[in-house]
Amino acid sequence: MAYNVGILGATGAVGQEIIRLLHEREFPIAELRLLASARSAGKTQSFGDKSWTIQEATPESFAGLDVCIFSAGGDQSKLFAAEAVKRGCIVVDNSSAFRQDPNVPLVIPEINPDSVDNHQGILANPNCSTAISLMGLYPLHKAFGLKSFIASTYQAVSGSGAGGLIELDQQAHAWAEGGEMKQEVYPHQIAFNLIPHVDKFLDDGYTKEEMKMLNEGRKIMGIDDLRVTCTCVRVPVFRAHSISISAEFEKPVTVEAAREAVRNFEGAELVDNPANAEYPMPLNYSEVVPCGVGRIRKDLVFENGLALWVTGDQLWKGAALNAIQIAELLHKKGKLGAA
Ligand code: A2P
Ligand code: 11C
Repeated sequence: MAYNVGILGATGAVGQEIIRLLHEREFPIAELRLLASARSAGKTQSFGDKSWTIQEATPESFAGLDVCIFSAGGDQSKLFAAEAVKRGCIVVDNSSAFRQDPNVPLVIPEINPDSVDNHQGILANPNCSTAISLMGLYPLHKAFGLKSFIASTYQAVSGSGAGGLIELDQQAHAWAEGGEMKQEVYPHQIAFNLIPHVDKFLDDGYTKEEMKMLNEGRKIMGIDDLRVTCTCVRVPVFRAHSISISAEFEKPVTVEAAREAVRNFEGAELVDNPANAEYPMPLNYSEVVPCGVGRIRKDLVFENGLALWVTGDQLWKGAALNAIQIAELLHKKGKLGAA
C-alpha cells in the first residue's frame, strides 16, 4: 500500500531532510504534498528526477492525506493539527506543542514503539537533544535502572532551523574574509563562540529546552521519578548535537556491561576506544542514521554512576529521521491509511 503524505514546513531545514529521507528510505508514497507559508507558495521543489509545487498551508491542505509530518514550529502545529486530524490525516508533530499531552504518544521507535497503538490522531516527535541523549541512556537504563542524570548539551545551529545554518555560515565567512557579521537568530555571535542559552528562560533560571530533557525523558522511558539537571549550550557546529552525561543507576554498573548494552541497542553505535582517540564527534555523525556513544567510564560522583558522551544528527535522529521512523512504524503495524 502507498500513502498520501504531507510535509508542513517542507522548505525548512528539517522539511528538506524529510523529503530526502522519505525517498532514500523508500517510504511508500502515492502523493507527496509539500506545504509551507504563503511566501513559498508556487515555488518548485525537486528531489532526484521528481519535482513538486509548494502549496500554502490551509486547513483544506490536509484533506486526502494519510499522514503529514509537521515541522513548521509550535504555532503552526497548534493552528493546523486539529484541522488535519478532523480530515482523517494522522499528524507526526516535530514541535513541542503536544509532547506533554497525555493523549499524545511521544515516540522514539527503538524505545517505546507500542506507544503508537494509543494515538488519537497526533503523535509527537521528541526534542532533538533529548532524543539523541536517550539513544545512549536508554540501553543503560534497561541494564542498570536509571535514577537520575546531569547533562550538558553541545547543540548545533541546525536546531534553530535554516536561519541558524545561514547565520553560522555567514559569520564564519565574514570572519575569514574581514566582512561584517550579521546577527539575526542568536543574541550573540555564534561563530567561534558558545552560547549557554537554548530556547526561552523560565523563572527558575532553567530554559525550556533544559526542562524538555527531564519531562520528555520521563515520558519516553516511562520513569516517573527520574531526576535531571541540564545545561543547554549552542555551539558553532552545523548539524549534529552532542551531550555529555553523568548518570546514576539503581544497580551496580561496569563499563564493560555498559558498552555491551549500547552495542546491542538498535539505533546506537559504540565508538569507545580512547587509546586510539576514537569517540563520536559531530563531523562523523552528520548524515548518519545511528547516534554515536562513547567515553563510557565510571562516574566519580555517583555511587552506581557512569559518564558518557553521545552525538547524533540533529536534523535526522533529532527530527526528520525519527519522525519518518514513526510513520514507518505505523505502516508496519497496519495503522496508516485505510488499513
Ligand atoms: P516558509 O519557507 O514558507 O517560511 P525553519 O525551521 O528551517 O526556519 O523552517 C520553518 C518552516 O516552517 C518553513 O518551511 C516555513 O515555510 C514554515 N512556516 C513558517 N511559517 C509558516 C506558516 N505561517 N504557515 C506554514 N508554514 C510556515
Ligand atoms: C534546538 N532543540 O537545538 C532545539 C530545536 O523542542 O524540538 C528543537 C526544539 C524542540 O534549538
